[in-house]
Amino acid sequence: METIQTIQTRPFTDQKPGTSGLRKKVRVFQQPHYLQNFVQSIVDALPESGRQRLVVGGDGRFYNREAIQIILEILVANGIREVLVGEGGILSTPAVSNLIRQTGADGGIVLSASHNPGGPDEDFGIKFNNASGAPAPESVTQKIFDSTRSIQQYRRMPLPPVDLSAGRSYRFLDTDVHVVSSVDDYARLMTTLFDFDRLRDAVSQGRVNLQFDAMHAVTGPYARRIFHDMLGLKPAFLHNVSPSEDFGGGHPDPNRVHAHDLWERMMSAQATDLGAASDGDGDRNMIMGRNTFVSPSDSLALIAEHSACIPQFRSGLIGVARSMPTSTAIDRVAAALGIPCYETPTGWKFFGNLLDAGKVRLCGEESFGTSGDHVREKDGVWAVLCWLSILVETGLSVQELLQRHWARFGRSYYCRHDYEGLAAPAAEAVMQGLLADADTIARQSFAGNAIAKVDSFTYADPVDGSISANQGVRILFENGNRIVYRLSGTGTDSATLRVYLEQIEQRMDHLQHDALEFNRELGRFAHQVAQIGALTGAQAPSVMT
Ligand code: VG1
Ligand code: CO
Repeated sequence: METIQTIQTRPFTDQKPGTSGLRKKVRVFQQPHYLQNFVQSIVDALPESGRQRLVVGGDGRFYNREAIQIILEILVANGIREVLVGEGGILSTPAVSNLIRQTGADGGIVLSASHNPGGPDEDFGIKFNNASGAPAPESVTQKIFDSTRSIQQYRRMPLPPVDLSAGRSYRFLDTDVHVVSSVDDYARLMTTLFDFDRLRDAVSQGRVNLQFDAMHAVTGPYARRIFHDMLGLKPAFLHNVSPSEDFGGGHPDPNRVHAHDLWERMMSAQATDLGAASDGDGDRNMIMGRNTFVSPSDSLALIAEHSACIPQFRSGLIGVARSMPTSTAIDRVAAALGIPCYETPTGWKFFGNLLDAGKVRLCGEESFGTSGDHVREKDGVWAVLCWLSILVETGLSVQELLQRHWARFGRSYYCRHDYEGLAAPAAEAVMQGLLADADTIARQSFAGNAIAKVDSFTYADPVDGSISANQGVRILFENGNRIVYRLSGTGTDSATLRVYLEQIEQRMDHLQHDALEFNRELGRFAHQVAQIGALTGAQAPSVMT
């Protein structure tokens, strides 16, 4: 009989969780003790009373299985009473959040690097979600990080390779391990939020036509169950629904660059009424209509505007929230609805308190993330069901919905310029320089529009009062237009500078431009005032979405 081993280790200095957990190259995670140290640190951050039940699952990328075996060995050795693991180690991020909530678990461990590519030379990630199913707040991630800096040993119970077929159960020492369906509970949850009878009528009869691209990532099985089995969508409209460890060699990021095939189809004669894609771990979504792209910020605003079409929200939206760089389109809808709109830093963890306190029921980020109060993560498949409901209930096309929205609320022409592959000190210098030059910049104007102020965004959580400073530099124009600069917190090697551009247009006859084109000049202005070229050597953004 094997016994629990106490393994001597030394701290790694680079285990600080970023925007969404710890993300590193697979090879970094494969170093002896690297993953083990982090998992032991998660356990050490749990109070004694918080060790009853944990959920574990990931997006199925390369190293998912090995990581789950390692995690189980550590959880068993630490006496966690019950562990629920997704079948084959697979759970989408919103499905983990749901399982934590449905089973009253103390938290969960999510294995994913989201939209980053997978494979032996690519990315892996791990994060901890709390008992409400939300990504751990900064107070907890800080505790985990502190522990990784002092850890001297971890506990492990050597286990035979654990077969993760659905329905299997094991007892290892004091721990029960149950392998649960990846899809069942999530699919059941969806039936409580949407009117599946009405959706099935429309979809199976082809009245509203949908196509979905799972990008070879985790949502494949969810899409098959929900869109095909439950709503009657023909298999031909489901693309790339077989998950693979390296996402078919692609970049599972649902945007116009990486979901290029879907984009092309939706801009051609093969277009359907609705086109959608989701990312590696199933929390992001891209929404398109015939010849139409819906920017994530507009998608959020339109879901709020048409929330009466969504049974989940029929009792009232109460409040909404967006991350700071996300466009202000939803602010105008919230004002019309007479409900508050909260502005949080980037990263879903900041929505958790607002949702738990019942202050908001709908949240979103410009980075293709949207969700409601049914889980504490963004939720890609859910967002598609929202749009499907809106199309079915209104009988309008995506394009008509957008045009009516813009006509009523004005249009936020919105896009993001990313400068990838920068040296970290150079990227830092851009941010420092902006703050140092804030007064000079504030005296400039763009296209005749004066700048009201240049500041660094600080968030005071309205629920627990915690303060998060340095969440991005904002150039705020007097007419409401904005430029926002921040550094990515999800990369695994070099630094990425993100520049967010928003220009609000009210004139009806000016609403038909391409958002990238419309913001090109503002992007040049943003590049120049921040001295990006001089400080980083980058002459232009590497990605524009
Ligand atoms: C990016 C996005 C952010 C999102 C985060 C996690 O972070 O900008 O809005 O919450 O990814 O999304 P950053 O720090 O690189 O800008 V995902 O789908 O990784 O869970
Ligand atoms: Co994701």
